[in-house]
Amino acid sequence: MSIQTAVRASPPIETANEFAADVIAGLSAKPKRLPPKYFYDLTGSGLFDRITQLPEYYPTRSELGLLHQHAPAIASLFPPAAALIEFGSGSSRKARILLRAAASVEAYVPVDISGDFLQQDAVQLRRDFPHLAILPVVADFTTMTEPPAEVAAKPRAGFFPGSTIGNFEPHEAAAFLRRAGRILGAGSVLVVGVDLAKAPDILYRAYNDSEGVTAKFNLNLLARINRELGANFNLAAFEHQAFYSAERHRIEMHLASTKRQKVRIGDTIIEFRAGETIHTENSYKHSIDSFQALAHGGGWSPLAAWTDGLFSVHALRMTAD
Ligand code: SAH
Ligand code: AVI
Repeated sequence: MSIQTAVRASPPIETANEFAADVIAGLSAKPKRLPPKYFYDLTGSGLFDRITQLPEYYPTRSELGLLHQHAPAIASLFPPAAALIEFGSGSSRKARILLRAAASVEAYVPVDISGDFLQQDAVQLRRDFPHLAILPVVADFTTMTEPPAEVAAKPRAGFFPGSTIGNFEPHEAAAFLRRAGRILGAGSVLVVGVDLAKAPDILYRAYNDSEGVTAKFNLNLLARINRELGANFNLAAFEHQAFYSAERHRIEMHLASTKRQKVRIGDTIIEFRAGETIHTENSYKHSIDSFQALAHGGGWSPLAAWTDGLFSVHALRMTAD
């Protein structure tokens, strides 16, 4: 296997044991919860891609528009001969816009926990950008510590689109930004996509689409636990719930048990009351100012912010290490 086709994990991502331990711990907690990073197996990543095409899910459309409009300005912030590192790359659709505008970028490093999906994406990226080194890394970006060795000597720029930063608690977001700073290096630039607080009905519809794709994405978490951990969740006895908490500035997603029931995961039995929920995701919504304050706390200074009123794209410069 050549270096170009290798998919590395640094450090190794979850084993089945860690997945099982996280699931049992989360479902034994009060209230019950599951980490959102487990949404993204091959099926979950495919469902997320379908979400991005839904009429109600405005964030992707908004961010693509902002990136198309401002790609030259964003690309001008990248150092010459840089490696662009994307955290949580998914289908790399947005990076493609920046890579087309940034002629001097020499390497693209998509980092994602969804290994099979990342492999497929890397094959297509190599076809579409034959002049670039495509260096996929299968990793959990909350524990990743270094860039891949191939780009360690290059100047690096970072990309964190999609408002994936909103899936962290604010203190976790600041910790992630510090970590990204260490991976990208002193003086580097990081481009972050951040969803904005807005009318609750727009937010509600974005997470309660009429086709039910977001519900499938949420329920896939239980299907994945059944597939990989041999559990016996009856998916028909759980329902998708998503609502906006204006007080907490976040969408909360839950899976609600429609009845009193017991579920077996290996040797562990988990009991549910009727109506009891598993909290599966938060999606924090910011203002330009609140995000810039958060970025400051994570060691970054704002360079520029672009918005269409619904979504925002921020360019940050690292100020601390
Ligand atoms: N950047 C893309 C995808 C966003 S979806 C876009 O803007 O459309 C969030 C992505 O982050 C998914 O591809 C998911 O697999 C990945 N992801 C979520 N948690 C992760 C983690 N802890 N470590 C690495 N990747 C993660
Ligand atoms: C990846 N993340 C930013 C998405 C979001 O909007 O919080 C995940 C998602 N959950 C439901 N729909 C989309």
